[in-house]
Amino acid sequence: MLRLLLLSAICIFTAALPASSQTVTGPLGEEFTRRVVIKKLSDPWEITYGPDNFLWVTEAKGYTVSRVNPASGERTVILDLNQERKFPRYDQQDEEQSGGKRWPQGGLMGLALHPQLLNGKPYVYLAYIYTFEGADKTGDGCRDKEGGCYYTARLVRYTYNAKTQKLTKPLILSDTIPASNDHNSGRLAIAPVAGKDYLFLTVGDMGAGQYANGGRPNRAQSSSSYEGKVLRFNLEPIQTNGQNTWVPTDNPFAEAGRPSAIWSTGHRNAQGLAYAEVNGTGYLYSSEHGPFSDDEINIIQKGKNYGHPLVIGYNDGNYDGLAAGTTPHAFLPGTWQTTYPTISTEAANAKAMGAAYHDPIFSFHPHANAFLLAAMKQIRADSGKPDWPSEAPSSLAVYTAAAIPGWQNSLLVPSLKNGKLIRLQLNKQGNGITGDTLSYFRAPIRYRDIAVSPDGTRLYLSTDSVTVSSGPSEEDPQDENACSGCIIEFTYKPARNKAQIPKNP
Ligand SMILES: [Ca+2]
Ligand SMILES: [Ca+2]
Ligand SMILES: [Ca+2]
Repeated sequence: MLRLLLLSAICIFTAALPASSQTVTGPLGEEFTRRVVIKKLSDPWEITYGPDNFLWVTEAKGYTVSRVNPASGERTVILDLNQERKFPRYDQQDEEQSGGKRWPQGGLMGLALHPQLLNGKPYVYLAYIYTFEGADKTGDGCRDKEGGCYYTARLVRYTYNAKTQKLTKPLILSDTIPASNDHNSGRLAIAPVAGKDYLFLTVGDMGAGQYANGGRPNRAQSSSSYEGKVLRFNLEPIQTNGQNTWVPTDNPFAEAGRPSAIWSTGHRNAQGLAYAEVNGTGYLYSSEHGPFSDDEINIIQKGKNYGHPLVIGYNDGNYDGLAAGTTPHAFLPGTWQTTYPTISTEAANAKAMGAAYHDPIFSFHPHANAFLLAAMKQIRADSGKPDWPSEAPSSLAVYTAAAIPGWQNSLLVPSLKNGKLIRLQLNKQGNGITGDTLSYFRAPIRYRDIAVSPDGTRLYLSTDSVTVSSGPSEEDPQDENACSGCIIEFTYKPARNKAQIPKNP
């Protein structure tokens, strides 16, 4: 009886799907069919289109990994990490229960599949937060005087058992990755270096210098901290003196007897990371949240310094005399009352970094100094809540297929703030942006991640479950285009060229 009920429930669910499909049109007249694949996931954070033609999904708050059939929406949980998380669901507790403790930014975040997942290397890599320093303390569990909320993240490799549909045999690559209630990044990608594949993880600057972390030292420029970095690991351990070594010995900041996973420095909160070859050259592209301006697109390279918090966006001087953050707390250091250093001039800072300094290939909204000064003064004086045009890029994919005319070699960037997918056309070399910033699929939604089918005809976008951050794109559940905790499919509809329709003889 129960089985019958379940079966009929599934039938009703799948039968209901086609009714919700609709046509949406892009800025160049491209037509897509929009269809909701699955709803009410617990903050789907990473969606990856697997070689098995399933979507592999992490849920940031639900702490599960699933395989979702994109055609039917059927979901199979292959791993539950709730037992590994050593702090409760603060987001589900009221103030009295939690003492004001905060859910960390993200939670269960990145997932990457080994390129030979179905050919003898059934490995799945995951990044998730597992401890909170303040879990057993009263109050909010954060350090006094805005000293920060200290969490710790873990990078693990599981083995996928296709028979039982479970992830098994966890091996820890690192379990000392710093984390925070803010700016954890957490995106994983696999990319080759000199013909060999490696695992890359973005780690944010912890929000050190703003809000509850206003007095936490910012370590994005320190080569002895993993905060504000892109890290590189081996896909398989190397045995050294009977111990597993996951950190490549030729990483740029490794010293004798002191391995370092750091690949690049000077990052704020890089939530987008994807590799692709463009006209024969491979690039590791990244998107990154800026402070009051300057969301960045970068090409990540070995040993390079991406400037934060000393150069913001382009080395163009718009932050001269300013800082990457400010607080209303007079007890915190400097003109801007923050551990973020005051930027004398961006040019001098970039010069001091020398050849390692790398400008973004694109920066969204590089506001002028006067605009930034006014916003920062308002925050410092605690006199209202200024807003500034920005995108809040949550991820990044590279579109290399030929399926959609005019799209080949574009960067696709989901936006949290404005509920849209941004398309940026790469130049022929793949190392710059050409043409306009194009917006697709606008909705009162926080788009979290993107996956593209290998043939390029289908795009999948995941959406946050709740609006947690400030911004004008608060989800309105009354809006027909709102969708919480969803994966939405956009299928390209090839243009019907009338000239090609054969005439009757
Ligand atoms: Ca993805
Ligand atoms: Ca930068
Ligand atoms: Ca700048």
